Amino acid sequence: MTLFRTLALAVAAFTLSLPSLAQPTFAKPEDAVNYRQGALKKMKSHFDRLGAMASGRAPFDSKVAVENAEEFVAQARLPWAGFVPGTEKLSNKARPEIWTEQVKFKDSSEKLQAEAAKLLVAAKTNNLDNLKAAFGSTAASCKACHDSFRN
Ligand code: ASC
Repeated sequence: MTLFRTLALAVAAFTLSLPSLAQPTFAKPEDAVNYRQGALKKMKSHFDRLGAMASGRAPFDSKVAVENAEEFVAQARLPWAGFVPGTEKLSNKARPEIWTEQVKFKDSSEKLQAEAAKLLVAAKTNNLDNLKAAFGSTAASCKACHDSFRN
């Protein structure tokens, strides 16, 4: 094996191992379901707070927007680890496609996380139009995943 190939493999192995560093432990399958549902509910709470500002139902406050976007970013990383094998039948909201189309599901989760990161950047600009635009594209990413994977 060439040195280049060895290094490339080492980098790939390290990169691939990163997401697993924070891998949660679930004593039983129900714990994984509670974990993912809890994270999704927290995401919704923070997203709704941003939505209130984006839609004019609440006054725009950049500090509040940034704080909620930060929590949204943090939570958006979490639910996916809870969709473990053995939990397919424990929630009637989770469609079987989550497990039969894992690549697509992972892509959707990564798209959401990318949108969440952009939403935080937008919140930090202290510009309501930027927040509105980023909120809209993040909501579209929520919806795309729900349309394919949630009953
Ligand atoms: C929300 C929310 C979602 C998404 C989705 C977008 O505010 O709670 O799950 O937006 O409805 O269509």
